[in-house]
Amino acid sequence: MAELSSGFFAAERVVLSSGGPLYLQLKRWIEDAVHRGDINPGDALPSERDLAAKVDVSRVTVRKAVLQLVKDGVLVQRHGSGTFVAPQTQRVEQSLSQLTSFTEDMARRGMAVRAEWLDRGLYLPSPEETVTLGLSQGEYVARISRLRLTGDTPLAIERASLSARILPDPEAIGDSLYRHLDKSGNRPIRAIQRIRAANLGEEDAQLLQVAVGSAGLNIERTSYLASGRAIEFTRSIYRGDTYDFVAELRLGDAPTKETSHD
Ligand code: 16G
Repeated sequence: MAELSSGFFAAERVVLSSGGPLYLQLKRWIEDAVHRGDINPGDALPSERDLAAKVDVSRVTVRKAVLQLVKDGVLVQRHGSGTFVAPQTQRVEQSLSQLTSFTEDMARRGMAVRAEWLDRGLYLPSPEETVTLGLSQGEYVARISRLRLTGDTPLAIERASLSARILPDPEAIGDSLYRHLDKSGNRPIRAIQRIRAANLGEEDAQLLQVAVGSAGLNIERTSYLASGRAIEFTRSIYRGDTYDFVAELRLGDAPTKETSHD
């Protein structure tokens, strides 16, 4: 625990902004301190009791504010050692108009990328995989699940399904699925992506090293070969605090006079 007698929390008086519930005022005060750099990633917060006494609020109020900040990713709690300002994560921008692989996205930013394998093997397909990948009777599906990281920071969990005819040996994939597919002339050239917001469940939150219930992005990508055959169906979960998806929008053709109804 941090000593109240030193650093930012040792300041004489704490003035919370007025208005709104006390725990939100306290939350904002801590948030502002992080944004101004008064307290930095890795700094410990005083104990619940010390902070309550300092700010002159109840311990319940402190607990509520801290829990919210943990949920927002501003603070992290470590069992037995206390509450700390969360490490800063670099946000990554990904274009929504280019069909790129994770490895390529990161290489373009000069970021070291790696994967931790969660699973890879051949399975009997689910009805959804059979339909999406257009599998024929008796055809197996290759499933590969990876945690994608840059350095020590997990960015996403990817669970991909491909026809076993395209990917008969999932063990043969090196660092990049798309590079592996490229070698056999099976790299997808088109994809449809569906993105929606999600709150992370226990398993995914643990893998991504964030609090349960944190914001995440759920992305489903179905990609196709030039022949029109669906080759990959991937469900990815990205950490909400590390990824920005960027789309370029252009003005469509202006309506012409001829289309007006008169
Ligand atoms: C991207 C794709 C994923 C694909 C992977 C291949 C999204 C949402 N997903 O992460 O569908 O399987 O790239 O990456 O963009 P790799 O070649 O580095 O294995």
